[in-house]
Amino acid sequence: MKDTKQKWFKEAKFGLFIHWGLYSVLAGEYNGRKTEHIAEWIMNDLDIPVDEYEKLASQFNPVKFDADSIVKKAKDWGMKYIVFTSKHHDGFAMYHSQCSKYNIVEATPFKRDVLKEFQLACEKHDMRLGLYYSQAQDWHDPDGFIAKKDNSGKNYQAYLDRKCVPQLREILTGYGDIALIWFDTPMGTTLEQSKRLVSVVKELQPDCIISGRIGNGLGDYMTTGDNFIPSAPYEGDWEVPATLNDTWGFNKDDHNWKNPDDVIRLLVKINSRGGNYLLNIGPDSLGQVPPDSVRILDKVGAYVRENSEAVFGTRMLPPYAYDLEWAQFTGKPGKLYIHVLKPQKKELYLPNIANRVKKVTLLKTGGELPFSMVASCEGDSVVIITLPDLLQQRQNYCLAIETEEDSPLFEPLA
Ligand code: JFZ
Repeated sequence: MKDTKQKWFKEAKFGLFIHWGLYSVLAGEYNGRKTEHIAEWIMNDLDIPVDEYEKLASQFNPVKFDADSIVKKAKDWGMKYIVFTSKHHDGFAMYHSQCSKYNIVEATPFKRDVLKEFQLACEKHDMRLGLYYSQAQDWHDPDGFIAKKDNSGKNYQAYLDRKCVPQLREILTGYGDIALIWFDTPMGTTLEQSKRLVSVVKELQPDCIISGRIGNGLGDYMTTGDNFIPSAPYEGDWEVPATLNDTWGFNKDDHNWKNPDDVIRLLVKINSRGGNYLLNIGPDSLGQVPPDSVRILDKVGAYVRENSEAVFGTRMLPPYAYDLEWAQFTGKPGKLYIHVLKPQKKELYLPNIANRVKKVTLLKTGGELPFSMVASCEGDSVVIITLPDLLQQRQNYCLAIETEEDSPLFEPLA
């Protein structure tokens, strides 16, 4: 079982992933060809030669970038941590690296260290900062791995010594407290090599958490796939990284945005199972967050703010807890929260609640709702909550049930 030993991570529940790099200049299209895949992979998917892709740096001038407004937004959305791509698979460093000139300060007209700006904004707004770092794939270094391509003849160890480990040291020493390092796609990394990366991180920042994708089972927590929620309960620490459309990096042609109501459902569903939701934005080549991402997250954030008690610090409910079409449930000792996600009529029926209910309130206002407990014909207890007129036909609100015993308990549904 995975244990980060970090209270903040266990209670965080909601974070912001930021995929931003040179690929945002292409925005999913190169020389009239469009990528069918996630936009940050365009160099690999469209076989763009290194010397061609490198030229993007001279066009990268994100004058609209404002770390402070992004971090402030994340705070408004209720997020507790940010994970920013310090170097993605394309090998381009989004900070002032001393060991590779292929970085935003030295290779672009912008010349600003955006990681430094994120650090300062996070410190100002009391936001934890984590960093994505592609440890195995590096499509720029001749010895870095390239997925889907021939990697024979590469000296991966040489790349580790020359670029990966020195850059890790840079991001862990030059940018304040780093809450976590989000390693990814380990490919051919050996156990020895993974261990070395872990020891570099822990030597420099002992409290820094290591993501599940370090490889060789060494991560401090479990990372799932895009928007993937494991169906079996997982007792340890875990996180779901997720997109709002079908790409991480900016793609001008991807308008397949999720419905904010579905994002709210995903968040509380993940929380009810004990996980964190790491939701992605992909700023464009000017540094602007896509307006659709802001629109969705503003709506999700409003729900989170209004019902923060039912999100933050909640813990995994018993594995047989409800997963209903109209509701999701989260819980804390002595409290059970019903997130009503679809409009309901006069009464809510909650079978199989073993604990005696003391009180039912609308979380947002604290106003009490009438309820009764009856025995079903099978002998289980059923809680019936009567909805006041103003809640009927409404959705996305949360009810809090105070129970007598220490924790909300469910009986397995028949
Ligand atoms: C990886 C990256 O390749 C991608 O560009 C993005 O950064 C994403 C967050 O992580 O893609 C993966 C890697 C592993 C899985 C899914 C996407 N997985 O295990 O399901």
